[in-house]
Amino acid sequence: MSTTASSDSHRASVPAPSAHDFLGIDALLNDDERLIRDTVRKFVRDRVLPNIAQWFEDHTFPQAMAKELGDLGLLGMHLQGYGCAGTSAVAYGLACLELEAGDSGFRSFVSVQGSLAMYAIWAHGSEEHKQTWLPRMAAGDAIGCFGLTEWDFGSDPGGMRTTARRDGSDYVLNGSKAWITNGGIADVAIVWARVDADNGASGTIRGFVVPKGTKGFSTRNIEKKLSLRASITSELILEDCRLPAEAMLPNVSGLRGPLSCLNEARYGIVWGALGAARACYESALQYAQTRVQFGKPIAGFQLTQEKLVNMMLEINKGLLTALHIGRLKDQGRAHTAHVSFGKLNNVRESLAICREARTILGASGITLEYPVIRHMNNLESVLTYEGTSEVHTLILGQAITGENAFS
Ligand code: TGC
Ligand code: FAD
Repeated sequence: MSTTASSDSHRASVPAPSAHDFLGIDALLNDDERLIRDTVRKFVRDRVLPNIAQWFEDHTFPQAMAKELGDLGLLGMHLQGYGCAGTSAVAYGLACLELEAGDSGFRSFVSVQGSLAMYAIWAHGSEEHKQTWLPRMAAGDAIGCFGLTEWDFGSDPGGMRTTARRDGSDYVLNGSKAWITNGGIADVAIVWARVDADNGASGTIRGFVVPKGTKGFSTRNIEKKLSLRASITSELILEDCRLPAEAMLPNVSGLRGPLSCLNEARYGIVWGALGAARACYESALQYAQTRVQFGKPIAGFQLTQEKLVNMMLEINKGLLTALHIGRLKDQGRAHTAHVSFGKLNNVRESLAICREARTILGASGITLEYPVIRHMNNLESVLTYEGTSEVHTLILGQAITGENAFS
């Protein structure tokens, strides 16, 4: 048989790739993973997409939906025990992707709840912390936040000024935390503070479980955001906030405590950002196939096709990266630098995809009638939080050169 005949018959027997899953990545998932993905996709279609533009415009997160997210098993879903679903890392990633295809605010809510606040308690808390908070947080009956960043210490949290001074059997916290997702709606805050030098634990960073309503603890929402508007972002204020010594997370000290939680949330973003990118690609593809200029759909122009093809390439490459890192994580073989690889690449490429999609929609692309500019603006935050692209570049730079270029 000639080479030509062979490749022709091959072509005839292989289905044409789909514009929506070009590499057939769906086939690399197992039934449980597909079920979780499809369940979250339906939730987003039915409960998020009909209202998200309004929530974004109103600068609000629909707090009552925490319970629905809990009922779906999405809060702390990759943790074991204490009412958590105990899914694989890949299943968690797929849920993040589908949520962020709705809006980054929903993925952020789930990331902060499960990967930051719940994970901090799950990995570093006492048995009493776990029993008190995790089942309620998994159910969506209690909302958590995670206070690491301060106004003057973002990329460099090791410089934090919030202190915890030992006073008899208590700790007294003073300072403030900035840009804290869920802060204003949280029932419990995980606050990282430097334990005062008088206590023998000179200057060590420790985590504290601070329930809402504790005297000396207040919050103030950050207004006028043009990104992540369907998410609450707040300042946490600690003024002589007195806590019993048992409020301290007993099982970790130093910056590695909060950074260990960031690994979990960053992993969710590796997948999540692609959800925003997918939504923009699909919106742009559909628009290009129906928008007629110069007598034909703009999808028929070479320049538009190049944009759509580049989007499709990066989404598929990003998904393979996310899936590979997820499989490594499920095997206990994912290094923190692998997560930085995924966070840097997938957020950077997803933001580029959203911006390119916006150009395809022309003027229509600047309104909330389409999801594109909302996703694009959201990803500006995603590029910055959980380690900026520069921070992840330097983490990877150090991993491959052995040289620390942070300071
Ligand atoms: P460095 O000296 O490198 O490390 C200090 C200690 O931490 C350990 N470590 C880690 N441990 C676990 N996971 C990681 N990824 C870790 N990276 C470092 C390290 O081994 C060391 O441990 P030990 O026991 O030897 O003391 O620390 P550094 O001060 O030089 O800083 C390193 C740097 C810049 C990478 C780190 O500070 C960093 O990642 N900065 C970025 C800050 C950041 O990502 N903030 C995010 C705040 S939370 C957030 O944004 C939530 S948004 C949520 C949403 O809405 O979705
Ligand atoms: P900076 O650290 O001041 O950085 C400014 C610029 O300088 C960036 O481009 C940065 O990459 C660059 N830069 C800094 N250092 C270096 C260096 N060594 N080399 C090269 N370039 C450098 N934090 C929390 O603790 N909890 C939360 O829930 C939370 N939620 C957030 C929600 C939103 C919507 C946003 C926007 C932020 C949130 N953050 C949260 C804070 C977030 O983690 C920080 O914004 C982020 O870590 C960056 O800090 P910064 O904004 O102070 O920027």
